[in-house]
Amino acid sequence: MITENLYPSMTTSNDYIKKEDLYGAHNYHPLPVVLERGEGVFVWDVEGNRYFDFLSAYSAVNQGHCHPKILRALHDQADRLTLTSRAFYNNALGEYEAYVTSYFGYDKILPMNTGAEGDETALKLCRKWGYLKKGIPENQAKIIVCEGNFHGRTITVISMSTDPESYGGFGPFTPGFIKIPYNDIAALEEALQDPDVAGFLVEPIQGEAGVYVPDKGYLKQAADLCKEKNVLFIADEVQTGIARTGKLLACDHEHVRPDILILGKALSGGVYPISAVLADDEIMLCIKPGEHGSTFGGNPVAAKVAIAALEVVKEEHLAENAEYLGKLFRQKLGEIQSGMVETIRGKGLLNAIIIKPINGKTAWDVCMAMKENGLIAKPTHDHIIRFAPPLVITEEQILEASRIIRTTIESFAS
Ligand code: IF1
Repeated sequence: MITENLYPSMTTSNDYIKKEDLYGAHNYHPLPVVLERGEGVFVWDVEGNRYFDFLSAYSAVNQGHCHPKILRALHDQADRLTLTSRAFYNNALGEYEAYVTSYFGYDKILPMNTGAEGDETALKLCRKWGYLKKGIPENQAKIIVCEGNFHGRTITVISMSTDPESYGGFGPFTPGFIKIPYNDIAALEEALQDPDVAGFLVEPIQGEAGVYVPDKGYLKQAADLCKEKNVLFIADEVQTGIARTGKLLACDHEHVRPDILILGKALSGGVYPISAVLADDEIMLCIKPGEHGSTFGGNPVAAKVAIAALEVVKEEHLAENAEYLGKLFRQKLGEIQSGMVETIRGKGLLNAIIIKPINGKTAWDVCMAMKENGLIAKPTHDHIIRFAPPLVITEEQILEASRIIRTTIESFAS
């Protein structure tokens, strides 16, 4: 655990912020807080102020910051062998593959590193299956995606996006995507009439769109329609997976088993970039040796870290905790007396408040005020504040955090 200030010459938050501004790309607009330590649900800034972390690195730190068991797995493996590439075998990958496929109930895993790589891998796998198994004419495969999606930042992934902030200025785009409204079964039914459709890629809950929870039954109906049309149902659970929504997978709420499952973020507990694509042999074996891969995909450190991160989810009953405390959290948010609270929505411990600006005060101002009161979260799409604490949070802590949120928002009362 880092405790001392590693950069004696840089003492204040402003020094750190200035340095990033001077030497770093300006591809983010962070909240002005400079963190130097994390433990469980808390993070500390360089001035020693403690905060509830209610973003969890966009749901990558579900197991809590610096979980000792996961760090131990990291340190132990890092001291032995960090990377072999897949040019050779190693004694960690097979163990991980057996563990994770049994954990989620699939024949095989294709290990990658980032969520976007997971989505790209799933798209390639789906297209390959479309040609080899469904008989779609070469280079004609189409994949249905939803408006408001977020699947990552690569050129092909933003080719699926309907958010100008994501795709603007980055064309030309990858063809072969059909965009339909989210949470709209009729639109999906219509799109599935196209015989060249190979897959339907969907987030069980749209995170970036502002924690958009679809109608009950949407996922099940969508999966059934895909089955009828011999189209692969592909679930991007990079953000909603690993217990975040109160079940191991968000698809579990409707007993839907995706044909291709994409995982990332909390697969490592926020300790290491790890993603995975899971599928059964009929799909996964469409990719042959040499047709896909990555330097770090499935490296020994990732393998050991992921096993530890997944063990923590079960040992500490994180899904059950998220389910129970999520209900309590939404109930507490519902008690906020303020015209700024337009909508509260979420599942498990993936929640959001839609803020109606009052007296020119916006979601950003609310987040800045919450920071002063000891809780950090960040708005998305200007007026939505996402609340996603580590799933190790206790009832007492969720109540304390709810009080901070409530008193902060009510302090804006006109
Ligand atoms: C950013 C958003 C969240 C994801 C889903 C794939 C990926 C993500 C459902 C790609 C990544 C991150 C990326 C980060 C901010 C954050 C984010 F606001 F961008 F959209 F969480 F909602 N599928 N989401 O949510 O995974 O390649 O990043 O490992 O890019 O600003 P990645």
